[in-house]
Amino acid sequence: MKVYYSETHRKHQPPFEVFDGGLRTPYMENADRMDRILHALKQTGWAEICEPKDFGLEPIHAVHNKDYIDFLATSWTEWLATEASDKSTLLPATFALRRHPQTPTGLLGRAGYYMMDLSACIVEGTYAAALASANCALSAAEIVANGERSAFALCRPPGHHAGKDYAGGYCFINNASVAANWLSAKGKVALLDIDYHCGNGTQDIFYDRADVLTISLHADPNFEYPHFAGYGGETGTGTGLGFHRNFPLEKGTDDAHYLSALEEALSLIREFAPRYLVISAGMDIYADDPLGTIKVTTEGIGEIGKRISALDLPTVLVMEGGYNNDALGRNIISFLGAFE
Ligand code: SP5
Ligand code: ZN
Repeated sequence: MKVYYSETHRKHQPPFEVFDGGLRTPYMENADRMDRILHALKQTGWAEICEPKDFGLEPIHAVHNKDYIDFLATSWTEWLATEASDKSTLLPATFALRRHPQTPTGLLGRAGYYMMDLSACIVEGTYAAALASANCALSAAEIVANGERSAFALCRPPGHHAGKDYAGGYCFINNASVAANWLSAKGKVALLDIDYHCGNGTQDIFYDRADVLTISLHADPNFEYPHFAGYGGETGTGTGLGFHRNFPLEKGTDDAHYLSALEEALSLIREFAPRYLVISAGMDIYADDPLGTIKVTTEGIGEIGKRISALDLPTVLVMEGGYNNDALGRNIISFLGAFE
């Protein structure tokens, strides 16, 4: 299997994130995650690590607003020119509720407008890393469009919390959505998100579209981040009505319960009969994930892979979350092994 990966992610190294309650904590979404996965992939006989191709900005602008991408491109330089006392990372303290149409011109106003939380910290290399990450997803999409059965985009930073015009939850550019939108020019696409957290950005991006079916299985937003999206009643709008589905799961969900929700999601995909499948493959559903509360085992992750693979669709696999670094390598191998 071709694995698209770029070393550029190392330039994105935020010094901390802020947890609920205001606790500054080391950045969970760290470069070591990639090293663990690469190490495990190199021990298999089947993973072929490839450099992504540069697709330019057009497929990114097709999903994200240009003013938002411009903000990602310029905000670090602007931040260095401010009078802030700690410039280690750009992070606003005031966030837009977006009940008013105004986008402020000042940097902190724009940061609060384009960021949804205190975990999408911008540093010097964030924009370059986010572009390289999106190029990994696009490269995997292209090889699958050219007839490969599946390909893995080893994306860092992840993408599924990033919406048309905002960053959040370690995400800046929505890699899986950029790939799905690129593929949608060739035929219907289903995008299935198995990350522990609701893929709110993906939900927003395709909410009014009927040509891309989006489905997310995740911890119930009543108790878990991102709190404001991912409820069962959110099913799309306008022509997109009926083409988004959420499966909120309770704390402690085990393999059997997860797999039964997954089967429901897979039957919706079969019914939709897409030409391509994109998977937002977060590994934070794992039982011992530091950010998770659901209890899927490494074997369960393998079974999830097998059931998805049994759809027998050309499939783009896109890395999202997963923070138990010790288990990340074996969990990814367990999952990807089903597509080999
Ligand atoms: C891509 C992805 O998985 N992003 C997840 C971002 C989650 N950020 C909010 C984390 C809330 C932390 N709650 C603390 C639990 C510590 N046990
Ligand atoms: Zn997650």
